[in-house]
Amino acid sequence: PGLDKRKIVELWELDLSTSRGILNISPEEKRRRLEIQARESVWHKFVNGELILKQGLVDKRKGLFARRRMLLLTTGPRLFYVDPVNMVLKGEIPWSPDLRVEAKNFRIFLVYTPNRTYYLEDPQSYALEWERVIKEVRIGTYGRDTT
Ligand code: 4IP
Repeated sequence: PGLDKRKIVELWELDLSTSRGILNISPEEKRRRLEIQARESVWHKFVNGELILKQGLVDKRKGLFARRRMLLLTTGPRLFYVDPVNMVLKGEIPWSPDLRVEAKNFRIFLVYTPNRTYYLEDPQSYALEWERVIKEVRIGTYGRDTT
């Protein structure tokens, strides 16, 4: 009571921009969020039924040009990117124990994979959040580095 549906969705979306407290949720909370996501999120159809841990628009640079994409980090873990204008899934940054992330500043962060380095720029300056949450997911999935 007190919070209408719109408010709840707004709070949930704010939470998604920073991923605050979303990584260690109970199975019950996960189910509840998946239900809301399936009902309310236009990105749900791209993520293979997984829970979105963080989402945000980023400019993904390849060659001379950058393309604006909705980046979706899910529980897989997976990192999908969607063309937000045409609403088409364009690809996925492949996860592996070798994936690394590094924020260069508030806007630019790099995701290193064995075959490619992804140059990403967050126009909203959430690059440090992306770095933090991708690191957390990596450690949560594959454990801490021993090297
Ligand atoms: C494209 O450049 C886009 O950046 C593509 O990104 C990218 O594919 C292409 O690289 C690149 O050539 P133009 O749009 O200027 O042609 P997106 O798929 O997000 O649209 P990925 O997905 O791999 O970054 P190639 O080398 O993958 O074709």
